[in-house]
Amino acid sequence: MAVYVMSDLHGDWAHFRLMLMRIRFSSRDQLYIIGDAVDRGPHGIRLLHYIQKQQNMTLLLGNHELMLLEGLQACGDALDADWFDPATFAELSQLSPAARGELASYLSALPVFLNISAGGQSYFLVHASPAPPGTEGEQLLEYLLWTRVSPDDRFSRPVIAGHTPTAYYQSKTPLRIWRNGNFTDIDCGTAFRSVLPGGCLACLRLDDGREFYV
Ligand SMILES: [Mn+2]
Repeated sequence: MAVYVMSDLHGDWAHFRLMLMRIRFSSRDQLYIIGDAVDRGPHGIRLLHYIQKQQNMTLLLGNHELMLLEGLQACGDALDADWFDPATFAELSQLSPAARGELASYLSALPVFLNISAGGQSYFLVHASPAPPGTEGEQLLEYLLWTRVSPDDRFSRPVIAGHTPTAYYQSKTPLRIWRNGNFTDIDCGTAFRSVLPGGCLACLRLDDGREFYV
């Protein structure tokens, strides 16, 4: 049994499936997807439905899941394109109001961070950034879902996040996982591969630190 993390799938169903084959993901393994399965690419809702059905896959809330949830709650039964990413709106339009309601329930129950252990090490998983101790309410959500970690930030325990394509920190092509002290960013920009040279989907196996790319 192995523990894997991915992030920022952004509707990229094809590379997600390719990665599952690459790592030979099995029912005995565990996968954590650290937010932003939806928007930009064409299959975000398909990904959400698939992930929801898997016993051994856990999705954390990303800022794009939060925006989707807010749109669904604001629209009720009458979908309004202004609330959604165009690709996501196209998928949502194919769902019944009841199915959209079930999707909103799923999204509203997603964790915003998780503490897990793998390979004898503990990890703090969060979409964007940990928050300073004592941060609460809207400000806490701002950190967890939106804030870009600075190369100068230091954390007292291992943190794994996505949200910021690693091209922000380093000029490796193709993009590679970025490790800086206790901080690891695994968003290698699969959503931007058409405009960002070297964009790809990364997967990290926590048991031994091995990196996979497709
Ligand atoms: Mn994000």
